[in-house]
Amino acid sequence: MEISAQLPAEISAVLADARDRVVGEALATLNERDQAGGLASSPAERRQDMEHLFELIQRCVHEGHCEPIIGPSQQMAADHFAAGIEIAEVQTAFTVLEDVLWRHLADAVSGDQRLDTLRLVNVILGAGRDALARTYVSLASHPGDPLQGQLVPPGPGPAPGVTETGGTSETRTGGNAGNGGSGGSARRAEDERGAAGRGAASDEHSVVHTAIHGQVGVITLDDRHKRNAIGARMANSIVAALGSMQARKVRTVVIRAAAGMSVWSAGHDIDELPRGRRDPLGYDDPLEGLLRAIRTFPAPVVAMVHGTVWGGALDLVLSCDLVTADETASFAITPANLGLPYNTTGLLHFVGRLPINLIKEMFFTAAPLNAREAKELMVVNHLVPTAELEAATFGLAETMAAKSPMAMAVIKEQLRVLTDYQPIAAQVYERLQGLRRQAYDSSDYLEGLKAFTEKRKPVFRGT
Ligand code: KGJ
Repeated sequence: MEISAQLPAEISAVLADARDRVVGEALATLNERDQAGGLASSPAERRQDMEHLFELIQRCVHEGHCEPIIGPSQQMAADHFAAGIEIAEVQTAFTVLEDVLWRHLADAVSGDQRLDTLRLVNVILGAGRDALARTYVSLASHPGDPLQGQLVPPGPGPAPGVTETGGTSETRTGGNAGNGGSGGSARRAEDERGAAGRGAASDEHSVVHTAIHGQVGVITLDDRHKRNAIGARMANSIVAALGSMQARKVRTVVIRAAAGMSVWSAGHDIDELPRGRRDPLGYDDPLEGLLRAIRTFPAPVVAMVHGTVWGGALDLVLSCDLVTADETASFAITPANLGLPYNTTGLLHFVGRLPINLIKEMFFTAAPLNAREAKELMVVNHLVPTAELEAATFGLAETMAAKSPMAMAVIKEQLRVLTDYQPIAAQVYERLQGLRRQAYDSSDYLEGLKAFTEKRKPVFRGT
């Protein structure tokens, strides 16, 4: 989320100046609450959290967007969850800091700037709180998940909603992914292969499985019935798995589809897209949160692609740091089939990676790039035969896992900031949003969604 106010540099200075007093006052308030009701965290942990939170706010102000607070808030949620600390206690730290900051900033900033400044604090802490709550909720509650209720682990463990399959052989060498083709019969075949292919440790309800081999984490998407379409459950499970892997200091993550699937992912779960009058790909959409979690994950994330990639799943693949694929891979971006106005942040992910005329062709025709084309255009780093895909991917992952994690984390973050950097005037952005609004409020968008549900071609009228 870009911070829209034109912020005077002096706010950074005011923050730097107020740091010790604000942190001190906020800690005093928390310590009072500790004496009144008892907090689970120690004073030293509270100080560390508060100082960290304050630094994140400073970074957000300095960089002009909320990204710096999102990943660490997710991490905070994962760490506190693992330590058995209630979310209310973590949220209290945000609220107390906000109160104290407001008072200091209201005193230090005058006139017109005061409102913008206070809004700014709201936006930054709101984004952090949102990331915190989403991660925590996703960790703590997955309706119908048999793991529910067993998950206040003594240390970082697998995220809930996620099955950790643990066995190295199962995940890494468990047979080559088959070439399933497409169409209705392919679906039946996939369902059968899926049922047969589930390991004993798998959880019938999980759409994501994880395993950690040495320092390499594997996240396997396994919602065969829906072709790994990414709805809230899938997206939050992956975010939670990333949070858990980060807490366990995993050095490289591989994201793959379950063996035997011919669709890597069918993209955004179309059933969960809003039916008009609401941005279908707003900042708080679970898929958008997932893309941010991958892009800010402080270690390399590799997409290992066997099968077809559709719509928002291509955005996911492009958000990974490296891509390996076999000949079955193809990549299509399909919002024009739905009448869906793609979001500007998402388009930016494409602009950084592909020639503009190709982006236009892909968006305007929704036609897939095949594996060879994707390799030529460097969407795919390594294109290998199916039989070699796992070995090539894990070889690459292990090479990276042996390199300096600190150097890689900072280089990844530098590259993210450099490639995301797009100064855009507030009124230009609002104009684009206005145009997008016309499209998602249109009857064409509803027609696109309806046609998908009714399994027919849409009839677009341009209204
Ligand atoms: N969302 C929700 N449900 C889906 C999705 C999806 N994206 N894709 C497939 N499904 C559901 C179908 O409705 C079927 O449900 C089931 O998965 C199997 O699909 O009718 P049901 O059984 O209840 P199907 O079509 O029978 O499987 P296949 O014949 O194997 O075909 C696989 C395909 C991936 C080719 C096909 O399902 C398909 O074209 N799906 C939509 C792909 C797509 O255009 N995705 C982009 C979504 N849009 C975006 O991500 C975004 C962000 N966008 O801007 O557009």
